[in-house]
Amino acid sequence: MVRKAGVYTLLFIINHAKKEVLLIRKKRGFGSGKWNGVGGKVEDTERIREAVIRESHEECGLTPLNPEWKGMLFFENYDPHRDAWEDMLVHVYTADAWEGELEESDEALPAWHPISQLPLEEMWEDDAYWLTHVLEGKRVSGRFTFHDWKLKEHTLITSKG
Ligand code: 6U4
Repeated sequence: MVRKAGVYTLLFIINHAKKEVLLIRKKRGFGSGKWNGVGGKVEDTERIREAVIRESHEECGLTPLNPEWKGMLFFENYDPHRDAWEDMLVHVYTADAWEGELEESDEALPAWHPISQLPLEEMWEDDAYWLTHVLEGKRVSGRFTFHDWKLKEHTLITSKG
């Protein structure tokens, strides 16, 4: 059995005046076709917050000015076809100030979504449990176990931001 692990970021840029959140639809790779925040793997040489800013710029063209840590989510993905686990330790951030222009990239299509109408059917299954809390300013800590990309069990703790 193979088990590998990595540290990732996931950022939600919020426009409070319009009550909207920026999501990207991934065009390729992990989570392709799904809507999600911007983020990716933290390089060995960079700090988490640097990765938050770099990934945002790469994936949607915006540079967040005030990324705020909102917690940590542990995703464990079991692939029965390969008898392999892929663990992702994800640092979740929000930001409500940014600079730059929204740009589509090879990797992703960015779009603003009303916070009251999140496209949960086209997002990771776990987002239904924790994302609204984060968008309300709370902190989250959770563990989500997927088998063959279906959510099997989870634990979640929320606290005031
Ligand atoms: P590239 O193509 O190099 O940017 P990489 O940097 O390896 O890719 P990517 O995009 O594959 O990163 O990172 C996966 C992204 O998906 C991270 O932001 C974490 C996020 N993610 C993984 N599992 C998730 C899940 N179950 N629910 C969720 N986000 C998840 O909401």
